[in-house]
Amino acid sequence: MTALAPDPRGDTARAGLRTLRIETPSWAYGNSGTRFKVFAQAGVPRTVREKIDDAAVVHSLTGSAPSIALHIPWDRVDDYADLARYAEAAGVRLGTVNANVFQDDDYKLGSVTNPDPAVRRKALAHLLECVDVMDETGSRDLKLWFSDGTNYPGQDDIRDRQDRLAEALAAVYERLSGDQRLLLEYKLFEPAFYTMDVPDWGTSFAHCLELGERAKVCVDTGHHAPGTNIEFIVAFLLRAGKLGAFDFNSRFYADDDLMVGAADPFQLFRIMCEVDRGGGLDPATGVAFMLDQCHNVEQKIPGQIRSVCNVQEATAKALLVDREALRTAQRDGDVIAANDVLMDAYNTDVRPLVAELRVEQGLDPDPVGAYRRSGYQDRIARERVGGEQAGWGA
Ligand code: PSV
Ligand code: MN
Ligand code: MN
Repeated sequence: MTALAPDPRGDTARAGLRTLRIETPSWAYGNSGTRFKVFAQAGVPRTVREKIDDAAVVHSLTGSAPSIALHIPWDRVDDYADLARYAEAAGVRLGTVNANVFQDDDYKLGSVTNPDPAVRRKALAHLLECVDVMDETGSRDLKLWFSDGTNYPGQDDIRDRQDRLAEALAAVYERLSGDQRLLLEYKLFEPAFYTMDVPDWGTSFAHCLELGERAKVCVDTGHHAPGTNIEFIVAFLLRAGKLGAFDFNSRFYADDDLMVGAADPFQLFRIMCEVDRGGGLDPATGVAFMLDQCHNVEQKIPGQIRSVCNVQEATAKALLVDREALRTAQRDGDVIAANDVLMDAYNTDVRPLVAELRVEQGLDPDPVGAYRRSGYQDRIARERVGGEQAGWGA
């Protein structure tokens, strides 16, 4: 029998995957759709606890999704500490708290940037309530995404809206304690079509800089103009110590919220290469990897499992990049060789490596297959009658 050749990059990849954690969002388990139609699926959760049960299944099969993000008020309960205990017993943790200041009639002209101070006060009160929730759940991160913006030139004063935003963010930031952080997410357009108040990473970055150390940018991979070089943004933010989190999903056109790595696996690889280059895979850097997806036509739980696997595979490929060879080619100005190094890693079939790692962790090498064979889907379809809509796409 011939001894296996030493495989230092394979070892690096395995080590990196062992510490990779991907958070799944509570809303991915509920029914969702577009503004045209929500297609109800059998077995979707009726309660927050059932969403937690589903997240626990995803974790038990992947070994890499140990927390579930909450969305307030979609996941509002009376006793969050009790919910945290429930999650722990199920095998997961309550993760990021997502605020919602976009589904109330009062917010037609904005939430924290609304010209009416009473509406701004109401929005701020909700954000502060979310920090109260974090105190109870033990969550580290508060994720803020604002639908605020305008549809028409002249509708409101762009600069005043920035002042109002800064004021609200400062009040929330002030309220954080312990290791709590504020993640500010940006989005190019929608629901506002002329100006968004946080349209891009630069705006988010500038506000986070002003706020301080605990404020970081959240990069939602579906929130850019087509053709935007997201890996550049990642490299820049990591260098500046301001990359707080990812909302992973993939898109063909706009904020499609499709399974990450489905539309453009090469882009996901390039992003993970920059994450690795910037040290973002070291949990100490504090970069949170989350999914922000809706499964409108595919089943929810296998959709989440597949997404976790896609992130793992892209990460494995990024970790296979021969950094030394890359540096040499870059230093020598050998453009083709440098590009070859990246493409070699990208073109490696990492599925055996990831499968092997799962077996080592006592998991089934094929998590989607294991889910299909588990009977869980049939059971929830039978037992859960009248499941919930995620909150999206009425
Ligand atoms: C809205 O576009 C959005 O998808 C944001 O990305 C938030 O993270 C998410 O909804 C949940 O509020
Ligand atoms: Mn998002
Ligand atoms: Mn989005």
